[in-house]
Amino acid sequence: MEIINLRSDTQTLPTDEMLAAMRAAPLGDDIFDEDPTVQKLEAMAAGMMGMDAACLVISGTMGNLVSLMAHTTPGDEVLLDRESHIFYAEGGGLASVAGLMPMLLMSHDGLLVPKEIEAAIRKANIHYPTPRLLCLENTHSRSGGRVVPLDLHKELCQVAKAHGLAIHLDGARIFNASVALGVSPASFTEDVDSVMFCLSKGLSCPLGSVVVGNHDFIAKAERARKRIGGGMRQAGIIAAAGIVALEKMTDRLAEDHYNARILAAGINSISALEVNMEQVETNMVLVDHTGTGLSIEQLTALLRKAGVIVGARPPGHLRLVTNRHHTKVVIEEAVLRIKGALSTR
Ligand code: TLP
Repeated sequence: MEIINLRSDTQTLPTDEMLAAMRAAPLGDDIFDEDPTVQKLEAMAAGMMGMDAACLVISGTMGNLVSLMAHTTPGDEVLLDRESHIFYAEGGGLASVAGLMPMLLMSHDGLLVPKEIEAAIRKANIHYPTPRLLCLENTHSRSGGRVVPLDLHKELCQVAKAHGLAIHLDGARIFNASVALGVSPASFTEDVDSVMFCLSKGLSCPLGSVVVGNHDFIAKAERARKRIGGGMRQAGIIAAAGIVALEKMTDRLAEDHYNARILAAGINSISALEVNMEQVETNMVLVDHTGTGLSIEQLTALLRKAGVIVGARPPGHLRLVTNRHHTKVVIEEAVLRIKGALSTR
């Protein structure tokens, strides 16, 4: 029985076209700006985001970190959601590497409140760190891939700008957000100073993320990337897959979103499990498993035995993520397996 892996869209494998492009890519030493394939990808990424320049990095975590470093100096304050990936799941790099002071905001199902940001921005005072940066995240991972609507996104940016803060968007899944709303990714970036997006999630690249911003910011991000050991040599083999991803893999994310709703509806029909269907907006499904009476460890082990790998989203939730390896048939099979596992325990 083949395992169905719904842990994350990071599980995607490169397409044959990506592998062929990687083999054929013209290469050079990117530290010296001599890799034509990296340059092509970075120009494409900047164009798609409607910004000046871009910088290829190994991971989303590195992209966020170099963005923080480029926008700030150690000791500055960064405003961000306590449920954001940067705060919650990047190893505390903002404090330990970038030396920044977090000012935590609380989102509600992934949505920040403009007034609460306004209240959190403190006036200059010798006692306080200097507020420098607001971080946003779209789609919002810990709330189950929710899309921050464009009008709210713009309002949040306006508050930050009015107080002289720079804005960084963790757009790891910005193409999921743009496909879900039927708008271009640039609609989200026109009000921010930098964006990081991942090639390695639903877009299926084996690795790689891109940081995008103006020339001055990207020059600083490149220095920060070098300082933390992320300067790369013949990185065109990564960029080649990224070019295929940007050309061929963004529109098909709609299929993952469609399958996520089928998965969510199927899981909702299982009595001990519950999904808030209104919150299934992209490729993630958060499942309230408290009705099973099982701990997250017991439940994930039970499902794994039944041939389904899922993610944990504590407290009280599983996280299931659809990707290009899951056809509708695979999703329906996953629902049957989950149902079977819970009925026979
Ligand atoms: N998220 C991963 C895990 O770390 C949880 C996942 O499976 O969803 N920003 C956001 C919003 C992310 O969801 C992630 C990865 C990152 C940044 C970091 O990207 P990587 O994993 O490439 O460092």
